[in-house]
Amino acid sequence: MFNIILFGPPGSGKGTQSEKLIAKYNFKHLSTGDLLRSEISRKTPLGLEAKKFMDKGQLVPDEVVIGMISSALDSNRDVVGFLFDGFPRTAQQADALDKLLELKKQTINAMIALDVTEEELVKRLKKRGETSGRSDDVNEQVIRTRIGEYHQKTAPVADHYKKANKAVFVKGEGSIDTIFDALSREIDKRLPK
Ligand code: B4P
Repeated sequence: MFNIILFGPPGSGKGTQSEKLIAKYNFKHLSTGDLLRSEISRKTPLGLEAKKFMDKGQLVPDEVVIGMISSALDSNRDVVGFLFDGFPRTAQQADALDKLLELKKQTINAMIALDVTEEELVKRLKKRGETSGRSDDVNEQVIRTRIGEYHQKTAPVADHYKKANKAVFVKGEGSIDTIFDALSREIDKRLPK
Protein backbone atom coordinates (compact mmCIF):
# COMPACT_ATOMS: atom_id res chain seq x y z
CA MET A 1 0.00 0.00 0.00
CA PHE A 2 1.11 3.58 -0.70
CA ASN A 3 -0.33 6.15 1.72
CA ILE A 4 -0.11 9.89 1.40
CA ILE A 5 -1.29 12.89 3.36
CA LEU A 6 -2.34 16.03 1.52
CA PHE A 7 -1.60 18.81 3.99
CA GLY A 8 -2.20 22.55 4.05
CA PRO A 9 -4.31 25.36 5.48
CA PRO A 10 -8.08 25.66 4.90
CA GLY A 11 -8.71 26.59 1.30
CA SER A 12 -5.26 25.54 0.09
CA GLY A 13 -6.84 23.16 -2.42
CA LYS A 14 -6.64 19.84 -0.60
CA GLY A 15 -10.18 18.83 -1.58
CA THR A 16 -9.78 20.13 -5.14
CA GLN A 17 -6.50 18.28 -5.75
CA SER A 18 -7.63 15.12 -3.95
CA GLU A 19 -10.44 14.64 -6.46
CA LYS A 20 -7.93 14.68 -9.31
CA LEU A 21 -5.36 12.50 -7.51
CA ILE A 22 -7.83 9.74 -6.66
CA ALA A 23 -9.00 9.67 -10.28
CA LYS A 24 -5.40 9.28 -11.46
CA TYR A 25 -3.96 6.92 -8.83
CA ASN A 26 -7.04 5.10 -7.55
CA PHE A 27 -6.25 5.90 -3.91
CA LYS A 28 -9.05 5.60 -1.36
CA HIS A 29 -9.92 9.21 -0.45
CA LEU A 30 -10.38 9.84 3.28
CA SER A 31 -11.40 13.45 3.87
CA THR A 32 -12.34 14.15 7.48
CA GLY A 33 -14.12 17.34 6.34
CA ASP A 34 -16.31 15.34 3.92
CA LEU A 35 -16.94 12.60 6.51
CA LEU A 36 -18.00 15.22 9.08
CA ARG A 37 -20.25 17.07 6.59
CA SER A 38 -21.91 13.75 5.73
CA GLU A 39 -22.60 13.12 9.43
CA ILE A 40 -24.05 16.65 9.68
CA SER A 41 -26.35 16.21 6.70
CA ARG A 42 -27.61 12.90 8.14
CA LYS A 43 -28.15 14.65 11.50
CA THR A 44 -26.33 11.89 13.43
CA PRO A 45 -25.34 12.57 17.07
CA LEU A 46 -21.69 12.80 15.91
CA GLY A 47 -22.68 15.29 13.20
CA LEU A 48 -24.71 17.46 15.56
CA GLU A 49 -21.77 17.59 17.98
CA ALA A 50 -19.22 18.33 15.21
CA LYS A 51 -21.38 21.12 13.72
CA LYS A 52 -21.04 23.20 16.90
CA PHE A 53 -17.26 23.36 16.37
CA MET A 54 -17.23 23.65 12.58
CA ASP A 55 -19.69 26.58 12.52
CA LYS A 56 -17.28 28.52 14.73
CA GLY A 57 -14.24 27.62 12.62
CA GLN A 58 -12.78 25.43 15.38
CA LEU A 59 -11.32 21.96 15.05
CA VAL A 60 -13.59 19.09 16.02
CA PRO A 61 -12.29 17.19 19.12
CA ASP A 62 -9.53 14.67 18.37
CA GLU A 63 -11.36 11.60 19.71
CA VAL A 64 -14.29 12.17 17.33
CA VAL A 65 -12.10 12.47 14.24
CA ILE A 66 -9.74 9.64 15.22
CA GLY A 67 -12.71 7.30 15.78
CA MET A 68 -14.06 8.16 12.33
CA ILE A 69 -10.71 7.47 10.64
CA SER A 70 -10.24 4.23 12.55
CA SER A 71 -13.55 2.82 11.29
CA ALA A 72 -12.84 4.06 7.75
CA LEU A 73 -9.50 2.19 7.77
CA ASP A 74 -11.22 -0.97 9.00
CA SER A 75 -13.87 -0.88 6.34
CA ASN A 76 -11.42 -0.33 3.43
CA ARG A 77 -9.00 -3.24 3.55
CA ASP A 78 -8.35 -3.95 -0.12
CA VAL A 79 -7.20 -0.61 -1.46
CA VAL A 80 -4.00 0.45 -3.28
CA GLY A 81 -3.46 3.12 -0.65
CA PHE A 82 -5.11 5.93 1.27
CA LEU A 83 -5.08 9.63 0.48
CA PHE A 84 -5.66 11.44 3.78
CA ASP A 85 -7.16 14.88 3.13
CA GLY A 86 -7.46 17.24 6.10
CA PHE A 87 -6.17 14.63 8.54
CA PRO A 88 -4.11 14.65 10.74
CA ARG A 89 -4.68 18.21 11.95
CA THR A 90 -3.15 17.95 15.45
CA ALA A 91 -0.12 16.22 16.98
CA GLN A 92 -2.45 13.81 18.76
CA GLN A 93 -4.13 12.87 15.47
CA ALA A 94 -0.71 12.30 13.85
CA ASP A 95 0.34 9.94 16.68
CA ALA A 96 -2.98 8.09 16.48
CA LEU A 97 -2.61 7.67 12.72
CA ASP A 98 0.88 6.19 13.12
CA LYS A 99 -0.47 3.68 15.63
CA LEU A 100 -3.50 2.73 13.53
CA LEU A 101 -1.31 2.16 10.46
CA GLU A 102 1.28 0.24 12.46
CA LEU A 103 -1.41 -2.21 13.56
CA LYS A 104 -1.99 -2.88 9.85
CA LYS A 105 1.77 -3.06 9.14
CA GLN A 106 1.41 0.11 7.09
CA THR A 107 3.00 3.55 7.15
CA ILE A 108 2.72 7.03 5.64
CA ASN A 109 4.90 7.22 2.52
CA ALA A 110 4.74 10.99 2.06
CA MET A 111 3.15 14.12 3.48
CA ILE A 112 2.69 16.69 0.73
CA ALA A 113 1.93 20.23 1.90
CA LEU A 114 0.35 22.95 -0.25
CA ASP A 115 1.81 26.42 0.39
CA VAL A 116 -0.67 29.31 -0.09
CA THR A 117 -0.61 32.87 1.31
CA GLU A 118 -3.24 33.87 3.86
CA GLU A 119 -4.81 36.55 1.63
CA GLU A 120 -5.29 34.03 -1.18
CA LEU A 121 -6.89 31.55 1.28
CA VAL A 122 -9.39 34.14 2.52
CA LYS A 123 -10.21 35.17 -1.05
CA ARG A 124 -10.84 31.57 -2.15
CA LEU A 125 -12.96 30.63 0.86
CA LYS A 126 -15.11 33.78 0.64
CA LYS A 127 -15.66 33.06 -3.05
CA ARG A 128 -16.64 29.45 -2.31
CA GLY A 129 -18.97 30.76 0.42
CA GLU A 130 -21.01 32.59 -2.23
CA THR A 131 -22.14 29.25 -3.71
CA SER A 132 -21.22 26.33 -1.42
CA GLY A 133 -23.81 26.82 1.29
CA ARG A 134 -21.04 25.92 3.77
CA SER A 135 -21.67 27.83 6.99
CA ASP A 136 -17.92 27.98 7.74
CA ASP A 137 -17.15 29.80 4.47
CA VAL A 138 -19.53 32.76 4.60
CA ASN A 139 -18.18 34.81 7.47
CA GLU A 140 -14.66 36.28 7.22
CA GLN A 141 -14.21 36.08 11.01
CA VAL A 142 -14.92 32.32 10.96
CA ILE A 143 -12.49 31.91 8.03
CA ARG A 144 -9.78 33.77 9.98
CA THR A 145 -10.48 31.57 13.05
CA ARG A 146 -9.96 28.47 10.87
CA ILE A 147 -6.65 29.85 9.62
CA GLY A 148 -5.67 30.69 13.24
CA GLU A 149 -6.47 27.12 14.33
CA TYR A 150 -4.30 25.91 11.46
CA HIS A 151 -1.28 27.99 12.55
CA GLN A 152 -1.66 27.08 16.21
CA LYS A 153 -2.54 23.38 16.06
CA THR A 154 -2.03 22.00 12.55
CA ALA A 155 1.11 23.63 11.09
CA PRO A 156 3.33 22.04 13.81
CA VAL A 157 2.20 18.59 12.57
CA ALA A 158 4.47 19.12 9.54
CA ASP A 159 7.48 18.70 11.89
CA HIS A 160 6.31 15.18 12.72
CA TYR A 161 6.80 14.21 9.06
CA LYS A 162 9.89 16.40 8.52
CA LYS A 163 11.66 14.44 11.26
CA ALA A 164 10.74 11.21 9.48
CA ASN A 165 12.00 12.65 6.17
CA LYS A 166 8.54 12.34 4.63
CA ALA A 167 7.58 16.00 4.19
CA VAL A 168 7.38 17.63 0.75
CA PHE A 169 6.28 21.22 0.05
CA VAL A 170 4.55 22.25 -3.17
CA LYS A 171 3.44 25.74 -4.27
CA GLY A 172 -0.35 25.78 -3.97
CA GLU A 173 -0.91 28.95 -6.05
CA GLY A 174 -1.30 28.97 -9.81
CA SER A 175 -3.62 26.98 -12.03
CA ILE A 176 -5.26 23.82 -10.64
CA ASP A 177 -3.62 21.77 -13.43
CA THR A 178 -0.11 23.16 -12.78
CA ILE A 179 -0.43 22.31 -9.07
CA PHE A 180 -1.79 18.87 -9.95
CA ASP A 181 1.23 18.22 -12.22
CA ALA A 182 3.61 19.24 -9.41
CA LEU A 183 1.83 16.91 -6.95
CA SER A 184 1.86 14.05 -9.47
CA ARG A 185 5.62 14.47 -9.99
CA GLU A 186 6.22 14.19 -6.24
CA ILE A 187 4.05 11.07 -6.00
CA ASP A 188 5.60 9.43 -9.08
CA LYS A 189 9.09 9.90 -7.60
CA ARG A 190 8.06 7.93 -4.51
CA LEU A 191 5.76 5.23 -5.91
CA PRO A 192 7.31 1.76 -5.77
CA LYS A 193 8.57 0.78 -9.25
P1 B4P B 1 -12.06 20.64 5.29
O1 B4P B 1 -13.28 20.05 4.73
O2 B4P B 1 -10.84 19.77 5.43
O3 B4P B 1 -11.79 21.79 4.25
P2 B4P B 1 -10.91 23.01 4.06
O4 B4P B 1 -9.68 22.91 4.91
O5 B4P B 1 -11.82 24.15 4.28
O6 B4P B 1 -10.51 23.15 2.53
P3 B4P B 1 -9.58 22.53 1.39
O7 B4P B 1 -8.13 22.75 1.59
O8 B4P B 1 -10.02 21.12 1.14
O9 B4P B 1 -9.95 23.48 0.20
P4 B4P B 1 -10.57 23.26 -1.22
O10 B4P B 1 -9.79 22.34 -2.09
O11 B4P B 1 -12.00 22.90 -1.05
O12 B4P B 1 -12.34 21.25 6.76
C1 B4P B 1 -13.52 21.91 7.16
C2 B4P B 1 -13.70 21.91 8.70
O13 B4P B 1 -13.92 20.53 9.17
C3 B4P B 1 -12.52 22.37 9.55
O14 B4P B 1 -12.50 23.78 9.71
C4 B4P B 1 -12.78 21.63 10.90
O15 B4P B 1 -13.73 22.30 11.68
C5 B4P B 1 -13.35 20.30 10.47
N1 B4P B 1 -12.33 19.24 10.37
C6 B4P B 1 -11.97 18.59 9.23
N2 B4P B 1 -11.00 17.68 9.47
C7 B4P B 1 -10.70 17.78 10.80
C8 B4P B 1 -9.75 17.13 11.66
N3 B4P B 1 -8.90 16.21 11.18
N4 B4P B 1 -9.72 17.46 12.97
C9 B4P B 1 -10.57 18.37 13.47
N5 B4P B 1 -11.48 19.04 12.71
C10 B4P B 1 -11.56 18.75 11.40
O16 B4P B 1 -10.41 24.69 -1.86
C11 B4P B 1 -11.06 25.85 -1.37
C12 B4P B 1 -11.53 26.73 -2.51
O17 B4P B 1 -10.42 27.17 -3.29
C13 B4P B 1 -12.48 26.03 -3.47
O18 B4P B 1 -13.55 26.89 -3.76
C14 B4P B 1 -11.64 25.79 -4.73
O19 B4P B 1 -12.41 25.84 -5.91
C15 B4P B 1 -10.64 26.94 -4.68
N6 B4P B 1 -9.36 26.57 -5.26
C16 B4P B 1 -8.70 25.38 -5.09
N7 B4P B 1 -7.54 25.41 -5.77
C17 B4P B 1 -7.45 26.65 -6.37
C18 B4P B 1 -6.47 27.28 -7.20
N8 B4P B 1 -5.34 26.67 -7.58
N9 B4P B 1 -6.70 28.56 -7.60
C19 B4P B 1 -7.83 29.21 -7.22
N10 B4P B 1 -8.80 28.65 -6.45
C20 B4P B 1 -8.61 27.39 -6.03
